[in-house]
Order: sequence, then structure tokens, then C-alpha cells
Amino acid sequence: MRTSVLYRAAFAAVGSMLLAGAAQATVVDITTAVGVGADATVSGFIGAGAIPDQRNTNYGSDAEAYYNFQATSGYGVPINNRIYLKFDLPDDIDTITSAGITVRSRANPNKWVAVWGLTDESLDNWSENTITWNNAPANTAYNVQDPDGTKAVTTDWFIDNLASPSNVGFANNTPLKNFLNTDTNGVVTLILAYTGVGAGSTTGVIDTKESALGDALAPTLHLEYTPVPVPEPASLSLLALGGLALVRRRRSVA
Ligand SMILES: [Ca+2]
Ligand SMILES: [Ca+2]
Ligand SMILES: [Ca+2]
Repeated sequence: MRTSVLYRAAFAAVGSMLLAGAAQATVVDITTAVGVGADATVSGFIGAGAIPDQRNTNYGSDAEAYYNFQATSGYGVPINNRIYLKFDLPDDIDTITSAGITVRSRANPNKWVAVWGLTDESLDNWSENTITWNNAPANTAYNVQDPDGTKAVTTDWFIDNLASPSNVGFANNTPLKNFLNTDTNGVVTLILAYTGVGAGSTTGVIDTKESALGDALAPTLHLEYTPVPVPEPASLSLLALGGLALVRRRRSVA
């Protein structure tokens, strides 16, 4: 009799946890400082005069990151920088229902930047400490404005139109949400690249997670999602207890 009561109580507890998990949306901000997150500039500058080739140089520990593109610069060679961002997504995502991004602009407002999502997930494992122009995923030649469209997709634009320094970005972005929902390995790579859209400087500067101003200014993904409705470890133990109780009850009946 006592085990039967225990079984019923455990069953009810698990049932209510399952219902609660299915009904609640999770809202979370994820910076590049979370988990295996990362941020880094890569530079396609081939060198000019006293300035060396930067294509094998890693900038992952810099406090700021840059994007820009000039097909013809004052150096006589192109200037081409992109920003790589990696976000460590929560493990319990079922479906993302809303997605946005914020970066902290440090200089040169009034410019648009293209946000690309890396679709070749075998390349998501790049390291902030080793990424360079020459080994960056979905990268192209030093004189090409866009990332490789066969390995990355452009999700949308955001305008860098506020007085610097300031937070800029977008919320509830459907292309970004759709891209994030294709993720299968729990991490996503976004590439910020120059676009000719918009007037103003060809250069944008944002804070990284290494900014002296703190993690709060790191690039941030805003997510709203429905979690996978699986029992927590605590309720799994309750399930086990309930099962054990059931076995004991059957044995006692027999
Ligand atoms: Ca970094
Ligand atoms: Ca993850
Ligand atoms: Ca991924």
C-alpha cells in the first residue's frame, strides 16, 4: 500500500514537470563570452610598404573588432576585414521563436553591415586563438567583398546609425531565426562583413568580449525559444523511483 502511494505521487510529479516544460518559453541573452563563444577580426590586408601581410595574423584577443572593405585603398591594395562571432546555444532548444543581435559600436556610425550565417557546420569549430584570414571558415580572396556563399548565407542587415559608442542591432529577425533553427551542433557562427549598402565610413568598430568595458558589451544574441520537453534529472530519478515502486508493488501482489 505504501509503495503504491509513492508510485502515484512520483507519476503526478513527473507529469506536472512535463506539462510545465512544454508550456513555457525561454528568453535568454547569449554573449560571445558564454561557453565556447568567440569573437575575432580577420584581416585580408596583403601588405604594403612597411605594413606586413596580415592574412596569417590572429586578432582573437583584441578588445575591438573591425569590418570594412575598400577595393582600392590609399595603400594601393585592398583593405578587407571581417568579424567572426561564435555563439554557444543552450542545449535545450526545441524551436527558436524569436532572434535578434546587438553589438556595441565603437566608431564610425552610419554604416550598414551584412550579417552572414555559416551553413557548413563542419567549420563551426574554429578557434578564437588561431583564426586568421587564411583559415577562416567560408572566407574568400583578399580582394572579394563577400564571404563564400556556398558555405554561408546572409541573414539580414543591420544599420549602424547611432552616435558612437552605442548599442546597435536588430530584434525579432526572421532570416536570423530561420538560420539559427537549422543548427544541429549547438554552436553557430556569424560573419559580419562590409556591404556597399548605406552611406558613411567603410569601417565599423565594435567591442569584443575582451573589451575593458566588460562582458556586457560583448556581441549578444537575443533568443526566445521553446525548450525540449524532456524531464529534468530530478524528475528522471522520480521516474526511476516510481518504476521501482511499481515493480515492488507487483511483486508484493504476486
Ligand atoms: Ca575575442
Ligand atoms: Ca551549445
Ligand atoms: Ca551550428
